[in-house]
Amino acid sequence: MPEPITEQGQRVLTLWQGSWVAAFAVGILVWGLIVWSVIFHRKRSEQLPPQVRYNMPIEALYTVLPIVIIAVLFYFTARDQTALLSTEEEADTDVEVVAFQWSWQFNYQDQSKAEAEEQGSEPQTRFSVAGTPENKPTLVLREGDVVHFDLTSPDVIHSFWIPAFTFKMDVIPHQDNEFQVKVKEGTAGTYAGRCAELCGVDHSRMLFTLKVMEPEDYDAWVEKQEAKAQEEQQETAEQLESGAEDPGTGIDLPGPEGEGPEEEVAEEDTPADEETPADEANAPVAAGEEAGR
Ligand SMILES: [Cu+2]
Repeated sequence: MPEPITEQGQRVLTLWQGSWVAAFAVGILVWGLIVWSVIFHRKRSEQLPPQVRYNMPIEALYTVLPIVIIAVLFYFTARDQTALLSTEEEADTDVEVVAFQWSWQFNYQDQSKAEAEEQGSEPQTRFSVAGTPENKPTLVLREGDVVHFDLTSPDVIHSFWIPAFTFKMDVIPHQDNEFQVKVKEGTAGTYAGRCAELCGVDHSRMLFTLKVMEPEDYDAWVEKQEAKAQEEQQETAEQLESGAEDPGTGIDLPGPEGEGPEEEVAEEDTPADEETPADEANAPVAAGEEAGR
């Protein structure tokens, strides 16, 4: 198991380990009883052993025991699930995660969606980090922070997964999913992130990096991002003033990227009977490319 870098992740790991301990305890008891009866209750003679109909204490035991086991597992699972999905604690950082075919965008917001809704407003984006399959984005967080995530998708279902959180949550179109974590102290470093829901041909390229920074480094990084966002906004405003077309502020939702060249294959206007060997040679390559994607 990865070393969990959040307090919530630690809870998941403990629940998982506890479940295995319980499973092994039950397993050892059952295997023990099997081995015991195999060794000490072998067939001794041709005489039929005494035939009994039922044994009340045993019947009661093996009805009650599984119910107890399930009740205990249920209690701990429900308790931890409630804690993991709680968003009560005041968050230091609010990040809107946009999962799209096939990358991620992280919008650092001034408040979470739920908070904004309470006040009847909309969260404002302070700055964004956007990725492409070629250029995977980096989500940057600060040690010790409580981070709130709002998950949204403009296309299909994805799943936001950082293995070091030992936690993932589906990103579903038209459904506001949210969760939050407290990043543990002393976890500064680089971690992997990925999509955990088969979402299309380039699903496997939906990778991102998580960088946990120490407070000073993080604050410097945020300052730089905010300055950059402001600069871009100013440029846009100037361009608008001078009558140029709006090039977009960079915080629009990225749509699926068109993949032009492939669609142009087989649009040559040569008559069929004049087809050259070169054309035939080209076709299987294009088909192969298609299949390989
Ligand atoms: Cu995905």
